[in-house]
Amino acid sequence: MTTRRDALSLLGLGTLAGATAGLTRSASGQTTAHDHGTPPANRTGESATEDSAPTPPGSTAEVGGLPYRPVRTLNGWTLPYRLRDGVKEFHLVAEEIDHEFSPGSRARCWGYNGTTPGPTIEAVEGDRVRILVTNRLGEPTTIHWHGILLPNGMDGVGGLTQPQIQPGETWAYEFDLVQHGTHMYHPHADEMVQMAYGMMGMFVIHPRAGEAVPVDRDYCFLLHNWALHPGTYRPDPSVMQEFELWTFNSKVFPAIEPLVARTGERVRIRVGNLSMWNHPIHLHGVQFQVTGSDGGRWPRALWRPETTEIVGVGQTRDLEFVAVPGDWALHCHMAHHVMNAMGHGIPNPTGVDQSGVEQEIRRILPGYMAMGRHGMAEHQYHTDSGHMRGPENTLPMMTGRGPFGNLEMGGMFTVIKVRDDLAPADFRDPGWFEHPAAGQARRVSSDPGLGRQAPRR
Ligand SMILES: [Cu+2]
Repeated sequence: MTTRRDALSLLGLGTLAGATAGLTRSASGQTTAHDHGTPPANRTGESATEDSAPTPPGSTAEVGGLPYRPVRTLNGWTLPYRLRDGVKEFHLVAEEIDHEFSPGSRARCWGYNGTTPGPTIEAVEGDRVRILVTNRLGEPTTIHWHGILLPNGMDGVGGLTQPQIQPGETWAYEFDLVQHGTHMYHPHADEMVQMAYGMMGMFVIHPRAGEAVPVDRDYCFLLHNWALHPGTYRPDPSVMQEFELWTFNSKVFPAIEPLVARTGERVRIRVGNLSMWNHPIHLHGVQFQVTGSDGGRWPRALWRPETTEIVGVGQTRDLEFVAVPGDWALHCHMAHHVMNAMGHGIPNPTGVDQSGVEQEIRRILPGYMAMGRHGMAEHQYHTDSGHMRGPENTLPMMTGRGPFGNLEMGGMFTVIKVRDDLAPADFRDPGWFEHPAAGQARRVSSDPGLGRQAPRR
């Protein structure tokens, strides 16, 4: 007997919505209550409480009472701390959460203090930190401080350097920060599952002596991937390659915040990768300098100009540039990583005239729509207009609108919006760029025969 999926697998892009519609399973539970360390409503990136953050000697970047330029965690937040006897004390709570990747796609995930990724920990080289970790999961966990130099017993590798933190327990990690740079934290216990569910965060350590080349805006985000199969509500941790969602800080386009800067400002983007793929991060409009990693900000002789930088799994990279006006795309250059849920293993319909079989398939699958003969861009038109409804809790493969039409993007894509007239700490979305009259590509012909006038000799 021919099943629905068999019939669909014979066909092209029209299967994208229909095939996955048959796969619905699972259901979302209720939201986990959390009463400690929840993210503040105002996510300014400010981390210091009143009694904290003494200015270190030699600081050249004092900002708003802080001895450093605070990072802005894209779609995220910075964990507040308490200063106790000269130690900066943070508290992370590992727990199940209800997470939204973008309106129309939610899932039961695991994170810290109510979010995935967990809040960014931000401190200064020379600080002593104490990080309390409470386990509200149903299984043991630990936290490994990735790339951070510390005593072996603070390294957080379950079974190797400590017993696992059992459900309900709170453990303390305490160490001196003897370096600076862009670092990460994640579990080192049932790692495949706990990371697949979103348990990770960034740990930024600012140099004690300030920075010889100060930055005006300092962004950070983590790269991750999720096997949230169409119609489901919990990521599948068994998947190794065929992921559905590719995220900056656990958000997909168009839910990823734009990065904002004023013309001429020096911008740093700190990118960490705790996903299962390497990601070539590409920025339009400038040559950025790769200036650092979890090895700290590199000596200037090691900085190198690029427009795409591969951030490998387990690596961090700092990208710096002087902002030029415009709306500049910032995205992973893996073409599938700037798409949302697509299903996998479908036949290629490009060039195939499906009109003859469309009627036949409709007898099995009412509403079936043959697509893809001339490429896949019509997918966004059909999903946006409501002609094609996908499975529940599933984002269209491509989406988003710009000032000139459909963006046909998803996943690891956002925009850096640079304007001449922004206040220094203004991170609000300034809307779309207004192009100067002579500065835009223009249509010069609508005659498809035009190209024939220049044959190859
Ligand atoms: Cu990628």
